[in-house]
Amino acid sequence: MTVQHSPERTTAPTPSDGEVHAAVARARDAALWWGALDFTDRKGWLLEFRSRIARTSASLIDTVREETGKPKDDALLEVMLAVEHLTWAAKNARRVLRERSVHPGLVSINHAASVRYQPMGVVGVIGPWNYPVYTPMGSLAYAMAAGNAVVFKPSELTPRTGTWLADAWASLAAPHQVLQTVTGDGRVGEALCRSGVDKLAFTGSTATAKKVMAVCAETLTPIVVEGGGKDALLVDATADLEAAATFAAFGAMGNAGQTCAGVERIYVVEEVADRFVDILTSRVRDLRVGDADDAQYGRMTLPKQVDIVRDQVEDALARGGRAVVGGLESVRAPYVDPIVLLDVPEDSSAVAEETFGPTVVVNRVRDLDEGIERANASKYGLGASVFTASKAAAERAADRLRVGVVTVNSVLGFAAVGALPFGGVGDSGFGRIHGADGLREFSRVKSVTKQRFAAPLGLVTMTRKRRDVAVARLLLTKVYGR
Ligand code: TXE
Repeated sequence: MTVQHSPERTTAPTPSDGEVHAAVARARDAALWWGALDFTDRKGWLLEFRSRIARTSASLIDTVREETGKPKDDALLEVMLAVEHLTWAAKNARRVLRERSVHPGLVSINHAASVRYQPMGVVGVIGPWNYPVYTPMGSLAYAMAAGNAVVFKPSELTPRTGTWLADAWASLAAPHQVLQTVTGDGRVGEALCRSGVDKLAFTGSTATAKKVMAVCAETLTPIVVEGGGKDALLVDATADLEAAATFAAFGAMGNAGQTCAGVERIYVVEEVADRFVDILTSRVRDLRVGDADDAQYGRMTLPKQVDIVRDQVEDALARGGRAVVGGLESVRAPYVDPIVLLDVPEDSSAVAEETFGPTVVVNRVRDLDEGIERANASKYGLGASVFTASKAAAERAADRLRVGVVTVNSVLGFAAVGALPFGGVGDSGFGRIHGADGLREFSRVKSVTKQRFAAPLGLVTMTRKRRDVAVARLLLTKVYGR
């Protein structure tokens, strides 16, 4: 079967600003019910939601395929990862977010102290098109498990996938609309930012993240941003080169390179570089690209992305880089065949800017430390991979890489691990989705102290005794000054 993929023809309603606000108002009602449930009840609903998605996933997979052009197996994998996260969030919210006591410390020994993580209310989620189920689920699942209602604006390229998710929730017949979708483009996203949501989770480009942040700043609406990356893969001289090249091929070319934490740069130690490039070449040269069922990756989902890829390849070649697989002729919109570029100047756009296509740059380095240094020179800082047989080198790289996620001897290792927080630094964004940090990201932290007995020292009073101040002075100098 050849898929009828045409984002231009994917039509969905574009709600007015008033309609977006009305959705948020409905969400606020839903949040009252949902937030008041205990963790066990919410877990029940979310696991039911999970089962519903899994049982009826065939139509979701078809929708993802139609809207993005990715192969069916990739769509299936994406849905599987999404329900894995939904499951983790549902099952771990109580453990992570239930009230916990903390030691009050010496000065406040007469108090019981505790921390509560309360729902924020309504979370707005603005999603991308490259993984239209998995990526937003990283916010939806964790926000809902933390007791919030969600209004989700999927990318304008994947509105039906977004609507499918809200319909799946609605089919559970929950008494309130805990998950709703509003479709439309950036204007609708902007309306969502202005709608009074209590938190905004954004995934997309850094440039749009800045616009979202500026609008959210008007109302001090907190945001979490996943803004893409320029992830490096480092190959040490001790690495298993077969494994490194095989994973690199997947990390760079999988999903047509349209993966925020995909491999875009490879730094390989000089002495093994030729051998590594030979193996990588053999892994990517004959990949099947297209819309056929057996394609290994599909077309570029965002039409304008083709021009970005072409411009970057052109720049790399003009500045002395060499194409060892493909070249400018590989860009044949709406497809891009695999491109491997060698020895590309570090300040060219192919190395410095996000490509988001099935291309990868391989540059040689003296040693792993130089690889780390070059990896860290990027304005982005989402993820990185390192291939080495040395445990010490792996540890050093994991410590020193300026990124949010590190994978050793594989790629994208974090993706299916619900317990691992995900997010970046620099232009890749801030805040975390997934894991305990992801649950807390969508919670309001409240600190509570309860006085259990009168303080031995009367310091919180307008009528302090000289004796109590003298004891405080003694504490300051003798205990803290030790
Ligand atoms: O992103 P945008 P696009 C990168 C990738 C790609 C580039 C552009 O490099 O080339 O981003 O892709 C909504 N207020 N990534 O154009 O514009 C928009 O409707 C509020 C990285 O798709 O960032 C969509 O839902 N919302 C990436 C979402 O923002 C606005 C995933 C993302 O759109 C808005 C995808 C506005 N003013 C692309 N303008 C990743 N981080 O994984 C747009 N939107």
